[in-house]
Order: sequence, then C-alpha cells, then structure tokens
Amino acid sequence: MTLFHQVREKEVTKAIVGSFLRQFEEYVCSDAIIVGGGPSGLIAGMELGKAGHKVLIIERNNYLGGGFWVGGYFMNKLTLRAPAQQILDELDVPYSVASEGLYVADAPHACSKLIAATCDAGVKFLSLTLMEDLVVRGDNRVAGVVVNWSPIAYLPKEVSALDPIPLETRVVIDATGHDACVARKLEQRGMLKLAGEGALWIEKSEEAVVEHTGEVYPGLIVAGMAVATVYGSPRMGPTFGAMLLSGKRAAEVAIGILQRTE
Ligand code: 48F
Repeated sequence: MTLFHQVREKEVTKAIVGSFLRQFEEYVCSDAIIVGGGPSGLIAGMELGKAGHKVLIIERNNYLGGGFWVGGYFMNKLTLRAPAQQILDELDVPYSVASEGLYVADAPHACSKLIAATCDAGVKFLSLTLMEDLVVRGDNRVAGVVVNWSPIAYLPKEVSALDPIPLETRVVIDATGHDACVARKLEQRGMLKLAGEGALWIEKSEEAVVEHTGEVYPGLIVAGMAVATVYGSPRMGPTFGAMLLSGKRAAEVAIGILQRTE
C-alpha cells in the first residue's frame, strides 16, 4: 500500500506534452496577444478575459509579474496613489495608508493576487517566450506576433539561427515596460516614431501614461511604461497606480477594437 497512486514516468511526460500542445495549438489564433506579463499586461489580460475574450500573454521570463514583484529598490513594497487603491480592493490585496492619498502594499501579495485573478479570468500564458517581431499584412494592420524560445537570444550565433513562429491575433498590446519592444519593431521599419521616456517626475508621468494609453498603430495598443517611451513622457519610478489604470484602459480600447472588427 503506497500513499500516492501509481503512475509511470511516461504518463507524467505525456500529460505535460499533451496539455501544452493542445493549448498551444488552440492559441495559435486568439482575440488578443499581450506582450509582457508585468502589472499593466496582467490587468489588461484580466479585464479582456473577464469580458469573454481569448487572450494570450507572451512573457520572456520564466515568471510573470515584471516589476510588480519587487517594487522600489528591491524592498518588496509597492506604492500607489488614489484612486488606484480601488484596484487593490478589487483584488482583495491588503494595504496601509502612508500619507493622504498614498498607499503601500506588500509586492509579493499584490503580485500573486493579480496573477491569480488573471488566470481566473481564463488568460493563458507562454512564458520563456520572446516576442521577436510582428505580423503586418498589406492592409498595414498588426495581425500577430512572431515568437521564439527566450534562451535562443542567449545562444551563440552559430546555433541560434532557429526560425521563430508566427501567432495570429486581432489586437496586440505592448506591455513590455520601459523598452517598448513591440512599438520598437515598428520604429525599426520607419512605421512609428518613439520619443523615448523623459526624466523621472511621478505626478506628471502617471497622468500622461494613463492619458496616452491607446492604439498607436492599427491593431497595436501601448500600455504601462511603454506608453512613456512611445510618447516621451517622464518615467515614474517606484509607484504603480498608473500601471494598473493603464492596463484597464488598454483593455477598454482593445474591447472597442474587437467589437468594431467583428
Ligand atoms: O517592466 P514591467 O513590469 O512593465 P509595466 O507593466 O510596469 C512597469 C513597472 O513594473 C515599473 C515602473 C512603474 O512603476 O517603472 O517598471 O509597464 O513588465 C514588462 C514585462 O515584459 C516582458 C518583461 O520580461 C517583463 O516581465 N518583456 C519585455 N520585452 C519582452 C517581454 C519581449 N520582447 N518578449 C516577451 N516579453
């Protein structure tokens, strides 16, 4: 008599491979692909998932959460200004009042709740997956992303010449943070001009990020710090309210596009 049910090794491997491949095949085509699993990308995915859309988040790291795990200076504390604490309430994340209109939460608690809520909304993930390029057809509309395994980027050139694969979607959200990697791909081809983010100024930055969150090119929405890089607004430092509100706005814009293009 053993504690666990008897299962052979080959069954374990088949369960992993089968489950991954079934999901991968299903998400070769989706309603929305979000590149970047940081706070803005996760919130955008959660809202799109809750609205019933088929969403895939592409994340180059082997973990989700981006800068939301560590907060400022690796101190594992997140600050948010009102009214963004309402999103912590929605996620059931505890926080304390630091001063009037300023709130502090434990980063691991907030990040793990946000990831769980995004999973609960039905969003799927491809981690250790790098967005290498975009699919843009003759109608000048972003229609998908081109991905490869992240470790490919760290291999010597002689062995890294492995073709990536394309995934089709109806709308792409660039939530890659300060690098704005997706928008950058369009800039490299002269299809978009990125202003580059300005020096740190929290109040101005948060307002500007939320205000400018939207479609920058047909089929491509920018969210989170990628917005500052595209529009040249100040960087914001260790405060996260605008990331959450920007993610929500990105989802609203995406839902509008999905309704228009049905
Ligand atoms: O950097 P990140 O957390 O972006 P965000 O949602 O939030 C920014 C804040 O964390 C913070 C800040 C404001 O308080 O200044 O920095 O805008 O998450 C971006 C995610 O995108 C992934 C990256 O690993 C990270 O998890 N990423 C970046 N480039 C790629 C990518 C790529 N080419 N392919 C796949 N994932």
